[in-house]
Amino acid sequence: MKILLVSPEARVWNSRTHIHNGLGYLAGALLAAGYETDIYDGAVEDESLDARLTREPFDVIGISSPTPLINEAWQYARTAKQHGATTILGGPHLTLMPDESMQKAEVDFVARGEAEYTIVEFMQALGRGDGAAEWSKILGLSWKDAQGKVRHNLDRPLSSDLDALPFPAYQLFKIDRYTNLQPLTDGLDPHARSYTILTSRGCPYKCTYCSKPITGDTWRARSVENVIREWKMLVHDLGATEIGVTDDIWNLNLKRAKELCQALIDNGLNKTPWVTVHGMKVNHTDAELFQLMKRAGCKRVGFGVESGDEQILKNVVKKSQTFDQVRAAFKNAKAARLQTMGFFIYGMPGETAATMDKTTELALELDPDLAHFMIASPYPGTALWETVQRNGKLHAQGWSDLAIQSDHAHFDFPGMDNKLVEQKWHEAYRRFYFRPKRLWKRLTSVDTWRNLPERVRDAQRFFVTK
Ligand code: B12
Ligand code: SF4
Repeated sequence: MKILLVSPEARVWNSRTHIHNGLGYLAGALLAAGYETDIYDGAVEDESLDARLTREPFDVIGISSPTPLINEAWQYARTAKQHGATTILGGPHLTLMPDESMQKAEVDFVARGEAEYTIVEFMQALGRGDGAAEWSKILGLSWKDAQGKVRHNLDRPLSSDLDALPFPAYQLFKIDRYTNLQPLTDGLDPHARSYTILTSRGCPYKCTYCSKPITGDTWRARSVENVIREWKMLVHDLGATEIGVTDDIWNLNLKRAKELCQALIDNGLNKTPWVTVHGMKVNHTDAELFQLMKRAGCKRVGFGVESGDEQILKNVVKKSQTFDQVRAAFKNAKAARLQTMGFFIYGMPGETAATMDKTTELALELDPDLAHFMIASPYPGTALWETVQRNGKLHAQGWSDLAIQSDHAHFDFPGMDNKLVEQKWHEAYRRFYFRPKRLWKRLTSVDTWRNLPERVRDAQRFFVTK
């Protein structure tokens, strides 16, 4: 039996930069179990899914979806059904709202949560063809009985032994079609061979905007040896030119973080640059860690700073970190000659012009190489979503409006309207990037001139208030 794992094209501006590691993990598990498997990433393919399925039939089409892409996922499922395939959907949105998709004729099954074991058991059951008796045994599976009633089996516990999982099937990604991971800081490199790696899953913190439907609240780390084996494969066998660590919080255990860096140095893996894609938590760092990271080949670190207002940071974002810790992390990272990125959020409930100004002031003070300003986006399952449902007014017309990298504020809150948030967001970009030293850096960068149309579009998007 053949299965095609599909990721819909993201209509976001940097969607070609990252492989979908979750699909890589599923493919790794399926290949290890003996199933013929391929990956179709809508962001990089040069033929439509319809054309692909006409050219090559598959028994099962497995589609992944975060919340903003669920409409595209359903569209792909309809295409798959037209080709007579069984459809199974999984990923963050399906885990949060399985019923919504199960009501649809084009969706046969939903897998909730981490699914390396679910997908293999599912393929085995499908192969045996025993129907309900088989489906009811698979943890984390949602299915339809003979009367069409939707059944949700019990949740599958989080994988506790990550070392036991087969490595992602990286070889199935058309890696030449992805760009480098962070074109905004490095300039666009279409010839990069950029891979991502997960050294741990989960995070015990409870930031109110953060959606963790898949990896959950329990931090589970892979052993350093296991991570190094995969890292070697990326560098030596697959020719990685850079690696992105995409853990929720890779440095939760400071001792392990240092051991990992030391092992990269000891194994000579420190010549391939790596970055912490989704940032690290400032309160699990010290000066020694950053020095070791630099020696281990890390070129850039990102930190979730979120807000420059103490009350918003503590009581609304609930980030469990202090400004002193933020300042120390930036200082130590810069001292280790690492490039820095800061992530900042605008428009959390209760924000005012003054609180958002404080955020911009803090960004200017910290002065990271890249400041990434984002507008708060309420995802289902988060505390932010609950607060907005209770006291705010959501503007999003549908799931696709809830992209984090959109230019629109998604909700009003008493005393805070969305136009003010959008204005402050644009202002933050202007104040941060329209400074003489920043402009000079841009104007003297080869990337600016090589990719001029794209950079003009970025400028219009970030700096111009509509
Ligand atoms: C790396 C990353 C990215 C990368 C790579 C994207 C990717 N799809 O891998 C980039 C930067 C491109 C990115 C972009 C976006 N991301 Co992102 N990203 C992550 C991050 C940090 C890690 C992803 C990961 O590797 N997870 C671990 C693997 C094992 O889990 P997984 O990918 O979900 O896959 C498992 C299960 O979900 C399931 N599964 C997944 N797909 C399928 C399909 C089938 C058929 C089956 C059976 C099972 C199944 O099995 C997999 C193996 O266990 C997560 C946070 C997190 N911890 O998950 C956020 C996260 C997934 N991203 C999120 C969001 C919102 C986005 C964007 C929409 C942001 C935007 N632009 O607005 C885009 C969407 C792009 C896209 N096509 O997915 C949210 C999703 C929330 C939600 N409710 O949907 C998360 C959870 C972050 C957060 N805390 O808010 N992201
Ligand atoms: S934002 Fe980061 S630190 Fe906060 S809960 Fe999410 S993963 Fe954890």
